[in-house]
Amino acid sequence: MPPWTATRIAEHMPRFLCDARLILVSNRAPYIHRWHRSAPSAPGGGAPLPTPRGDADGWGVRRFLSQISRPFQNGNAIRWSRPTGGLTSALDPVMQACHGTWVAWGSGNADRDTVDAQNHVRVPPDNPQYTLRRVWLSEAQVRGFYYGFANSALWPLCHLHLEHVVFNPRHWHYYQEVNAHFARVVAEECGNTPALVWIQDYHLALCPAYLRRCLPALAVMHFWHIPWPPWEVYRTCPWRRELVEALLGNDLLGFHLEQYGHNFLQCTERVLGASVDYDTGVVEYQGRKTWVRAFPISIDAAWWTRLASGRHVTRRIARLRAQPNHAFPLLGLGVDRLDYTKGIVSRLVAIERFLEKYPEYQGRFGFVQIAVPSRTQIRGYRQVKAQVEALIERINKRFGMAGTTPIHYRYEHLEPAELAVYYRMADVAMVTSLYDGMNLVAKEFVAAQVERRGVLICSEFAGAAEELHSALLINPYDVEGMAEALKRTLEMPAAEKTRRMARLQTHIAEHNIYKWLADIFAELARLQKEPRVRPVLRQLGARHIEPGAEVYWEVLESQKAGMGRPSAPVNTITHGHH
Ligand code: GDG
Repeated sequence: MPPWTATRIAEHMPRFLCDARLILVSNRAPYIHRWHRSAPSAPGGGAPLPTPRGDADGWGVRRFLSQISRPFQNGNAIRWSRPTGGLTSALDPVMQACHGTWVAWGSGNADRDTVDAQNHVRVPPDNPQYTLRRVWLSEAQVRGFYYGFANSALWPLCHLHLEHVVFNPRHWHYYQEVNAHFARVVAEECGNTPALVWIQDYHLALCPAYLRRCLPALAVMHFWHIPWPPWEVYRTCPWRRELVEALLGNDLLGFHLEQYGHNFLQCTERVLGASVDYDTGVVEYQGRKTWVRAFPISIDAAWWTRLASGRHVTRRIARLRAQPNHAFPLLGLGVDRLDYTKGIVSRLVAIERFLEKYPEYQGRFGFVQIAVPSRTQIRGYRQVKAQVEALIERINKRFGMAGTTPIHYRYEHLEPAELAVYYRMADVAMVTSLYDGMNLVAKEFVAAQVERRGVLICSEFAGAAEELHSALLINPYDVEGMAEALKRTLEMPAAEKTRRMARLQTHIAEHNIYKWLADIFAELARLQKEPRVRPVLRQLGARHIEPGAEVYWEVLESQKAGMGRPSAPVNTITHGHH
């Protein structure tokens, strides 16, 4: 069978969805509008804006393909942009094909100025195909919900970093409030027409329950982009009951790996006493069933290969190679959001050990570390940044020679084309995550290795390791082992490198992001035929509105009142925070 493509998946969507409307829900939006001073003279044209050095998070990849939406006489203009990469660019064609609704946080400073009275904006702005419903969050909500519970509690908890976990009741309060707010908006969007709601990620864990309680007849599924921790770790969470209970509001719940799903099932059993069938991945609780499945996410491999093969990239490689920092006969590469889960410190320590143990590589091996600024409001992120930078300074002092240093550090957000340059020219890419749901960088590197000269070193603790068998798998806690893997890589015969890379490329060409989507929707279709499934799912939410839904929102309001009011109202414009 030919590989899945955006076009093919788009053609299949109507069959997958029957007559239901797809309502996608995520924290991040697929399109952002921003104010810019001094509009270029030609509306719709103009040079692309410099890439903002914003804060990248979760599955977001921030390339801002900026286009003018509306120029104003005072010289200001609203530009729209698309945070590209993994998920937003994969789901955008799907949404365009099925003309659904995408509900997401409106974080751009001109987002308010571009919506209608229902907070809708039709997107893509230059060729409207579907509706983006923007959700407004106050500064206090962003702090408590996003930086607080989502990224200071759930993120470290799910990545087994208990030393970074902050369980703060106020954060939890905002997390509930924002999730309820999202759920209310989604319920509004569902109206009384058949809909399938698809929630993304750990920011919105409570949404399924909130939706389920007021719209029991709704088909809801969720994809969790990060690991699910084992019970021994999960049990530390004061709200362990509420979180799993809420996620059981889903009909289908997806994780990258079987293991994460298994951990989740075990948690429902331990914390709720739910009845779990580990063989079929079905959990039953309070008379409802949730199907838990593994769908390993991927990338648009063909897109990365095309990008890396382009003339622009070829020319840029030649230019970079002429610079002293890139002129090493052997070049290593690390690309990460600057996050403590990515094991950047361990990687650098291993490189230091390698150069110390094998001095013949000093001056012959260089390493480029691209670190994308991320969640800098959180102390743990500032700490790891300081550690990374101190270590780079130490290594460069120790092993630097005449006019060049072994580590070249770029703390910035790059255009995908520039990433492709590095992916293609690196002799080795190091993915050394201490724990990672999947890791798309590993797959992008493979797709961009046009000459098949490079080798992938991949952490056993990244989800990607389960599929990428021809990579060199390492334990990021074993410095000596990593230093040895680096040596082995650099000395590997060219034929073996090509063989390994070819195998990896064959795998990701087939197992691409569109197959991920197709697998999820095929599973949903299969579930609809299951005799044990709720008839509701079979009809894909033919009727939603239940008497008493309004009462439920009132209960939530009164719960909030007991926790103290947020310092700003729900519907205020926010600036920044990306
Ligand atoms: C979460 C999970 C899971 C990096 N630097 C730049 C840039 N990137 C892009 C890469 C890649 C993405 O960021 C990073 O994706 P990862 O998967 O490696 O990591 P997370 O951000 O932690 O993502 C992860 C993922 O969700 C999907 O489910 O795989 O396990 O933690 O796509 O290309 N992109 C651009 N400039 C950069 O400088 N444009």
